[in-house]
Amino acid sequence: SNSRSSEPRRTGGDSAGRRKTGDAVVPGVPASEPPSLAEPTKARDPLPPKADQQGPANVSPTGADYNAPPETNAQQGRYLTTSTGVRLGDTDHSLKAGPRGPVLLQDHHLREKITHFDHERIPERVVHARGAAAHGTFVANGAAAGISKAGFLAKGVETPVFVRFSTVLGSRGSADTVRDTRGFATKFYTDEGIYDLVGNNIPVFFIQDGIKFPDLIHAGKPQPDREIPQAQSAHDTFWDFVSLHTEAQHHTLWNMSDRALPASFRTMEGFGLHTFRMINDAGETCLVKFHWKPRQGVHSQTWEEAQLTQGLDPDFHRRDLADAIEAGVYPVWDLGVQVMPDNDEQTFSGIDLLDPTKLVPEELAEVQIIGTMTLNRNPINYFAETEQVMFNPGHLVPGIDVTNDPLLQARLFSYIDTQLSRLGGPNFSQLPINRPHAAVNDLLRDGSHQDAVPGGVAAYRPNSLDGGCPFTASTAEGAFIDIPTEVHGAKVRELSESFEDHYTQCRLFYASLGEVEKQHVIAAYTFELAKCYEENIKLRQLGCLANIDAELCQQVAAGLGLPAPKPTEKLTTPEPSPALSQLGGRWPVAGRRVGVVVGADTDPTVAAAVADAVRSAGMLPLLIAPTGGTFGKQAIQRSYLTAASVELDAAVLAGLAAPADDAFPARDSKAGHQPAGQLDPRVVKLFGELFRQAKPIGVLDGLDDSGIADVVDLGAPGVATGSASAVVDELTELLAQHRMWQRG
Ligand code: HDD
Repeated sequence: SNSRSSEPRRTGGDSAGRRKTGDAVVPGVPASEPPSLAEPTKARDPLPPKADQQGPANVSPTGADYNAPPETNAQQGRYLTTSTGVRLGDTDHSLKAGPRGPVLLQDHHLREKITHFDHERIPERVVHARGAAAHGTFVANGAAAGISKAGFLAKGVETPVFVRFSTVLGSRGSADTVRDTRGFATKFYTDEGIYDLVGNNIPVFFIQDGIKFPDLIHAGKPQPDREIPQAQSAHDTFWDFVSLHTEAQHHTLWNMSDRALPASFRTMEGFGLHTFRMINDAGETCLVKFHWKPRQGVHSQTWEEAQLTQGLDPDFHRRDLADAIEAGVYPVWDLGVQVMPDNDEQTFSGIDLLDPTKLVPEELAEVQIIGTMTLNRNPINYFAETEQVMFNPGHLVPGIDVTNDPLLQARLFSYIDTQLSRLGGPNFSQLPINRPHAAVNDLLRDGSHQDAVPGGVAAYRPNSLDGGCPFTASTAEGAFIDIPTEVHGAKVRELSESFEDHYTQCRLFYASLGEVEKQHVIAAYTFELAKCYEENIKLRQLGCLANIDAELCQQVAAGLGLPAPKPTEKLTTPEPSPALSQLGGRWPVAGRRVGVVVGADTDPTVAAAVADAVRSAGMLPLLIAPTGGTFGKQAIQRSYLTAASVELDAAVLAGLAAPADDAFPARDSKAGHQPAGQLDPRVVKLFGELFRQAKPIGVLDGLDDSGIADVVDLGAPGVATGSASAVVDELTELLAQHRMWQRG
C-alpha cells in the first residue's frame, strides 16, 4: 500500500490503520518503509532445470531413495521408533496412572499405534480382490520389431515386470481354487514408461459393452440379501443374468470348462483379449491379439480336487507360485501375437475384431512369439506390492494403441477411477510398486498422499520460469502416438449387427474339446444349475445350451431332472480348433510334486533312493511318513495327517505304510475310512483319491499285497510297478502327459 502520509506507520495496515491479511503483526516495532510502487518489478532469471528431470522421483523429506530396493525404503536403524523417529523403550504397556490405574490420554505412542492399526485396511478391489503376484523379466526376441515401434519389443531388450494373478468374484480372503475366471495382469516397467497388459486366462468376455459391467458383477457377486455364496457363480442371480443376456454364453461356457479350475497360476494361458492396434517406425498399422503361453503347459484341477483344495489349502495357488519361485523353478511364459490386417471393417475371416466375446482361432491366425517372461522374485511385502499395485489397460507405450472395442473403451475410464477410492487419492502412481522406471515429469501436483517434493515454480506449460521445462517430445524423441484413425457415424446407443451372433463360437469351443473335457463341462453346468432355486432360470439356461450342442443340453437336463428344450437357432457344425483343447502334448515336469509314502518300518535307504530319483528328474519329492520329524537322514515333509492328494502330481508307495497303533481314531472308521489290508486308512484314502484324479501312481516291488490293490488297479494306465528307479522313470514319463484320462 502506498501511504501518502509522511508519518511512520506503527503496524501493518492501510492509512486507516486497518490490518491487511498477510502483514506481520509486531506490536511496538516501527515498520520499515513500504516499498515504493515506482520500484520496477524485474523478472528474475528462470530457475535452473530440476536436477535430473526425474520428476517427483527421488525427493523425499526423509531422504529415502525410492529407487532403492523396497527393504531399505521401509525399516531403518535397529531401534523401534515412533513414526516421527523417536526411539521407544516400551511398546507393551500403555501409560497408566499407576500399574492398576486408568490409561492416560497423553500416551502418544499408544494413540499412534492404535490409530494406525485402525486404518490398516484399504478397500479391496471391487473385482479381482483375491490375488498373488511376482516380479520377473521380459525379454523380447525382436519378432515384433517390424510391426510395433515399442522399444521394449526390440530384440534382446530386457524389461522388469510385475505380474498379478487373481480370481474375479471372491473377496480378498476367499479360496484360490474356486470355479472362476483368473486375472493375468502384467506391468512392464519399460524405458518408455509403464505398459500394462491387463488380461484374463479366458480369451473372451461376458459382455460387449462396458456399460454392462456393473450389471454383470452385481449378478456374479454374492446375493445382496444374505451375502452368499462367496466366490461362486453357482447361484440364481448369476444364471439369471447370463441366461437372459446371451452374449455372456461364450465366456460362461469357458467358465464351465477346465479353464476355470487352473492347476496352478503357472499352468494358465493368458489373453489380452481385446484387439489392439500396433504401429511401426514406418507408420504402418496392424491389429493384434496378445497370448501368454506357459512353458509349463496348460493344466487344470478336477472339480473334486478344486473342492477339496478349498478346504485343505485355500491359499493353494498363492502358495504354489511363491514356493515354485523360492525353489528356483521359475515359471516361464512366451508372449505371442496374432497379427491381423488393419482393414476398414476391422474383421478377420468373418470375425468381428471389436467384439470381445469372439476369439480368433489359432489355426486361422498363428500365435507368433515375440518374447519370453520369467517370474523369478517373490514380493517382499504383500500389501506394499501385491495389494497396492494398480493396472490400467490405458497404460500404453508408443507403438501400441487401443481399438474401438466398446468394452475396452469403458475400461480405459474405470481403472484410474477405481484407484481414487481404493488407493485413497490421485497419487497412486507414486507408490513404489507403481512407479515407472522411466523419468517422470508430469506437472501433476498436490493431492492426498503426495509423496514427492517437486522443485520449481512453474507447474504449467508453457512457462519461462523453470527454463521452459518440461518440454514436449516429438515422435522421434519417443512421444506417445495416438494412431490417427478415421471416426465417423451418428451418436447412437447401439452395437453393430455382427455383435448379435452369440452362439457360433460357443459351438466352436465345445466342438473343439476332447471327450473328457466335454464330460467336465456337462458336470459343471449340472452342478451349478442344481444350486439355483428358480426352475425358470434353469429352464432358460437349458434353452441356451440347446443352441450350443444337443448332447450337452440333454445331459445337463437329465442331470437336473428337467426336459431338454429345442434349439431356437440352426445348429451349425464348426470346424474344431484343436488349440482350444488342453488335452495332449508333452510338458516339462520340473517342479512337479511327487509324494513318497513310507511306513514306520520302511528301509530309509529305499525311501532315499526314490526321493533322489525324483529330485534328479527335476521334480520335488515330498516324504510322507506316519508322523513328522525325520526318517533316516531325511526330513519328513508331510505326516499321514497333513498329506493331501490335491497337492501331489503323483505318488509312490515306497514302503508298507502300516497303521500305527493309534491310526484308527474311532471317527475315521465311522467316516468309512476302513483299513484295507495292512495299510493305514489315511494312506488308503490318499491313493484312492490320486487314482480317481487320474494321476500317475507308483508302487514299489513287494508291496502288491499290502492292500494297495484294493484302491489302486495295479494294471490300470498310469500305474507303475517295479524298482525305485524304474518306477520314477515311468512316472516322469507319465507326468509329461499330465493326467491318465484313459483310466476313465
Ligand atoms: Fe477389469 C480389475 C481384467 C473388464 C473394471 N480387471 C481387473 C484385473 C484384471 C482385469 C486382471 C485385476 C488387476 C489387478 O490385479 O490389480 N477386466 C479384465 C479383463 C476384462 C475386464 C480381461 C475384459 C476384457 N474391468 C472390465 C470392465 C470394467 C473393469 C469392462 C469396467 C467397465 N477391472 C475393473 C476395475 C478393476 C478391475 C473395477 C478392479 C480393481 C482395479 O480395476 O484396479 O476397475
